[in-house]
Amino acid sequence: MPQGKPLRVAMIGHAFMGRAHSQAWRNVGAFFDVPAVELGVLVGREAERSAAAADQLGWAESSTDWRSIVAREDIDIVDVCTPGASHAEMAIAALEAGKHVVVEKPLANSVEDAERLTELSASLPEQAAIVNFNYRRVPALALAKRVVDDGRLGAIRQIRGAYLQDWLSDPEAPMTWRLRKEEAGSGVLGDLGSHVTDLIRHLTGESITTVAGGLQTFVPERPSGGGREKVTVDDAAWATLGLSGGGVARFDVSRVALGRRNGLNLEIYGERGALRFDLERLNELEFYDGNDPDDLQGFRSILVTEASQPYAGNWWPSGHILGWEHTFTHQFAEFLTAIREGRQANPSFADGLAVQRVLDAVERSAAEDGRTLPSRPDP
Ligand code: 4PW
Repeated sequence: MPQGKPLRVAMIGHAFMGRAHSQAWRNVGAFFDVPAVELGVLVGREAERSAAAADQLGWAESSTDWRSIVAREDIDIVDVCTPGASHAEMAIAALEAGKHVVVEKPLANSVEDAERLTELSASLPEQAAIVNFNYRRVPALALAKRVVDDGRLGAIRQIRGAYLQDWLSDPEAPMTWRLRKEEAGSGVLGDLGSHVTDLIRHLTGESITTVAGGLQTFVPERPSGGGREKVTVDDAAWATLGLSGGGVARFDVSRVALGRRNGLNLEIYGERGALRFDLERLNELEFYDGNDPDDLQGFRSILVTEASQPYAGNWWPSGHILGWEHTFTHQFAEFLTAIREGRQANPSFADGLAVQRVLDAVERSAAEDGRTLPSRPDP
């Protein structure tokens, strides 16, 4: 399918997200009609580990020097898969070197950095820039977007979103960069709250006009290098968001919700219909049509594997389900299509900035209302 000289990719970071991105870069040209890509250079902090990861994940070379790689003329795309603290510096260097840029979410660790990135990207319209809110690319959620856009729900009244994980539930789970504010920016708020916020904006096509929220840290210290280290971010976060269309959205996110390994649930209620989605059954979308006759009303479960539905036709015959990893391939298909069409990619850095502003407002709301609750009992 792909034609022309391949676009060479350099990816910075090779942990969880780097592995997910690598498989998408490898597969995208085999399943989507997009410009060809080559997995050029994998950049990591340690030479030996980076070389081993490059071998395993299919990259031609490895390096520990992201600055020199980003400046290289034979690199067309820079994919930033590092902790949030380095997103702005790396993405700015890549954009200034003339590259198309992918950045993992959240776009940055502060509104100021997200603004700098968005302004720079807007001034370089021929360079595609995307922030990786990959859940937009779950086929069932892309179908949900189509249902909302077609007006099948009418005006949106309420949205309930929950993104719950439990990998930090054990107080003895070790310290990681995701628990250090200076590296991650925030805790579950930025990690998972950013996804739900993006989905609320994306699915409704509305902006978020008011924010009230709270944060909670349940485990204040964790094992680290033989001792214990202070956790400087939230374990759980919540918010109520006013929507520009007059509706209201609510989200709860957590990394200590025991039993929920990676549970993303969304419910959207409109004046004429409703939708429900559960990531643990990601090939299904539930739709309630208020126009159905009384005796047949109820949620119907739609299996999203038909060629007439988003993305499914690019993969397997009807009924053959897809997984979480496909969302990254779909995202890169959109990104590469934007490059071919010389337009901005979606979700853009402006979308990343809009989400960052909501995350920031949740933190301020939590601080102002005293809802950053101390993890000790009442006196
Ligand atoms: O999609 C989620 C991410 O955005 C993943 O399940 C893990 O949690 C990794 O980072 C976040």
